[in-house]
Amino acid sequence: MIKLPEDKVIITVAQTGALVSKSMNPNLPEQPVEIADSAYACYQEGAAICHIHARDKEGKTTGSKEVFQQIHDEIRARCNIIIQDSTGGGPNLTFEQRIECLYAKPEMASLNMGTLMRVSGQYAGTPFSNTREDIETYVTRMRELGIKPEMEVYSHAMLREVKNLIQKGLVEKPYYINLVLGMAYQGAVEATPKYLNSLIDFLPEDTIFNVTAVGAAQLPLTTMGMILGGCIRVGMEDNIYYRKGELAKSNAQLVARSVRIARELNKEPATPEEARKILGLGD
Ligand code: KMH
Ligand code: ZN
Repeated sequence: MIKLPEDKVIITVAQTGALVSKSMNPNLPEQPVEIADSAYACYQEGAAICHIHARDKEGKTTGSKEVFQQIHDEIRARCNIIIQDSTGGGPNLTFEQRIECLYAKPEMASLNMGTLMRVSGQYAGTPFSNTREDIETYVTRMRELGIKPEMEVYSHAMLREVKNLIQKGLVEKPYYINLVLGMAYQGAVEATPKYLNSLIDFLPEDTIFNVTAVGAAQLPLTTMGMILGGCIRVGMEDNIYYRKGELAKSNAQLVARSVRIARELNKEPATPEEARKILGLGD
């Protein structure tokens, strides 16, 4: 594992996701201009990377290259934050729809490292499917297009899939692994300090890690992530609350809190340019 420089943290904001709606938090950015305005506010607060999900005009998750392109263009008109598209898409999208965002040429894209089962809601009993073949197809397309994969790992078993990509030479150093804790899916680990420490123990060499934790665990586990030398992800995709019973006013509010905590720990948020160098983007 590679620790970030002691005085730095790379902050990703995951603003929208696929499972949250304005009825759950009216401040959720869904449309391209809303997403870009919010990304700019997050950039101003200290976010270096913006993880992106797209919605159609009705607010439903879409894989449309055109919508992703529109979001990229709106963001680029405002700032140079690193753009990381989601190939996770949403429960309504097929493999072909999920991969489409890559053609909008983000600098990074998510790569989910195994299959999980949905256990609640409308899609309970269906898989969030990421077979080895799917993963290899996504990553091959990313390589062709010069996109760095953000490998999302939800359990120890998924690290075997990371190893598979390393052994086949399909990912480049430094490897970037997002440890996602507390997804309410079958096959995902709980968001606890023990699980976080244990996942870190099993990381391959030459890996920069990021900590994502769902719900109320977002604040304590991302704080731990910074202390342990990792990057962190905050935002409404994973957590719609600022604190118990109080909805987040904006994604920027969540980023601003992380930056305050980072500074108390003598860390500065990396700028997008600094983050590009650390992550080896554009090499
Ligand atoms: N909602 C996250 C916990 C993706 O976009 O590829 C999972 C996620 C998947 O971020
Ligand atoms: Zn996502």
